[in-house]
Amino acid sequence: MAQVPRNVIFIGETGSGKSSVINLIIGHDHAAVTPDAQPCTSAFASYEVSFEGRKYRLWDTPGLNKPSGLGRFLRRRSSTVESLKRFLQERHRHGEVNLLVLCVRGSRATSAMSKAYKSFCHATRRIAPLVIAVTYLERAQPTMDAWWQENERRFGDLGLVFEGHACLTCLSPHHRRRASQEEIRVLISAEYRPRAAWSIASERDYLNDLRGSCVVC
Ligand SMILES: Nc1nc2c(ncn2[C@@H]2O[C@H](COP(=O)(O)OP(=O)(O)OP(=O)(O)O)[C@@H](O)[C@H]2O)c(=O)[nH]1
Ligand SMILES: [Mg+2]
Repeated sequence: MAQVPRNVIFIGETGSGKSSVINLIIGHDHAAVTPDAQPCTSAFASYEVSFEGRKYRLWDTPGLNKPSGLGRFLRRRSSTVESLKRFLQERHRHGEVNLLVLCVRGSRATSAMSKAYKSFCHATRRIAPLVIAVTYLERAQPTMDAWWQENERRFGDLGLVFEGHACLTCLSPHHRRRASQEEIRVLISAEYRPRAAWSIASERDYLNDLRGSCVVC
């Protein structure tokens, strides 16, 4: 019998490294990445990969734009937020939200991340585990994970709670790339302890939660 893939959805700001993390997991450059800070991924796309005898469907999503005072950016921002909401609702309808990964740049784990959390993660935590992937940590010392040890408490104080984390660099070539691949693969393959809410959150509850949590994005 064909194995049902685990659906893993990556969200985060433009340039946070969502597509790069997907390529890191796969081990090849499948998802398009831009070499500059311009928005790159403009449509939802999925990539299938298998490792350690298990199948995954990795969902790449358009970036949530950085805050900007310019009207055209704000318009794009709100339409991205709306389409991501619709996308998550649709995936949930098909039973395809098995894990949500919030991607953030190590140097930019700021209020924008807090907003993404309130907009999408808080509600989604009711139906699936939520984890965080921190990118751009190639220079972290003495280890990439030291970043987490330094910042975990701050997130807790802000009410940002994650079931797991991975501290990464997606740079290629880089001597920390192999360790990063291992780290992110462990993160997406882990068996997370079911929370009571996951089984009881109905579709309508989730849709209402998403609606309610997206007033300000
Ligand atoms: N130095 C460094 N660069 C990275 C890392 N991860 C991603 N990048 C670079 O950051 C830029 C943006 O990466 P993307 O993977 O396209 O980011 P994204 O979140 O998919 O962006 P959008 O598709 O626009 O939402 C690219 O130039 C990547 O090469 C990292 O860990 N370290
Ligand atoms: Mg992208």
